[in-house]
Amino acid sequence: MNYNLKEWSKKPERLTGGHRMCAGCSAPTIVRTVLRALKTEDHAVIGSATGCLEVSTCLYPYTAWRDSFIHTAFECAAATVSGAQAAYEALKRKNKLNQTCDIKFITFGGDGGTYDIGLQSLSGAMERGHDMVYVCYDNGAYMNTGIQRSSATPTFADTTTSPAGTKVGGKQQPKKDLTSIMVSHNLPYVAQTAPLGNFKDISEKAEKAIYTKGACFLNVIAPCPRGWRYETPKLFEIIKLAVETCIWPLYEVENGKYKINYKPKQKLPIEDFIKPQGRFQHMFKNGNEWMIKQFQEHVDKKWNELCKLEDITNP
Ligand SMILES: Cc1ncc(C[n+]2csc(CCOP(=O)(O)OP(=O)(O)O)c2C)c(N)n1
Repeated sequence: MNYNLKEWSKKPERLTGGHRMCAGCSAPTIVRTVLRALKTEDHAVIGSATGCLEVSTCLYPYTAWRDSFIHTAFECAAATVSGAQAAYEALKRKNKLNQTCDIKFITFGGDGGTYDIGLQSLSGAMERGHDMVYVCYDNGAYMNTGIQRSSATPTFADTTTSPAGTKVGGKQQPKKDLTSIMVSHNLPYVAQTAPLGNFKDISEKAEKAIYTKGACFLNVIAPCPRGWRYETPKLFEIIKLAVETCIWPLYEVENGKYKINYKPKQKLPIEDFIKPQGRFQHMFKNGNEWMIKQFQEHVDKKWNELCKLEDITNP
């Protein structure tokens, strides 16, 4: 279906309002936009690892999910949904289903549950090629338990377990490149995207991921006002700056072919992205200029590598 914002916005909401996610959190927008890519007549079986999204949208006996929803442990979100998908296929083969609609299998996980704790089950489900989509909403820390660093936390970010003090300036290691790890699983479709301001990008990628046969992966930047310490109304701006500085490039990899979906005409300096966020404020202190320089060099290196990958895979 061709993307048309007006038409898509008329589709029924599959994540209802009234849940308890924070104001200014991007995760519910991500979920609603991804689920809007489902054909209205299709049903989804959705699994979610423990995290802000799960604890705030499914408090027994309440649920904000209109499709089937499985809360599963951190370690096995992908395994749980891949198991449900395998059972569905088996029942279909045995003609034991009187289904009137197609069922799609989707997992949501935060970066803690995806980059770190659930990585083995994610890798297994992707490698086995289950017909499912894994969506990581990457807010760059274990937000639900009080902003602990994860392997997705950017370098120098101040978190409760990588505090910016007088001796150590926030997280010391670079962010893990999970999207690349997923690409190396030889999946039919892997994409990196962003909500808000990029509805077309995320909507088309969600549709492709849901309706491409096999295991697909979406990595979505998910700003968190509590953990990133920006003013709530700045959500839109923060996402835009992540894309314009190439800290979070929008790209997709279809059967090994890279496509960068947006190339800024003039790449903005990383200061524009980090300045409005409390977690990076120590980087602007006298004597810490090297942190900004190192961060910029890392972003430039990754961006150049990505551009090369696009060239190499599209001869
Ligand atoms: C195995 C295990 N370890 C720790 C916890 C405690 N815990 C619950 S939510 C959470 C944070 C989740 O972080 P993330 O996956 O990044 O999602 P977010 O909360 O940021 O949305 C933690 C550590 C748990 N439930 N299970």
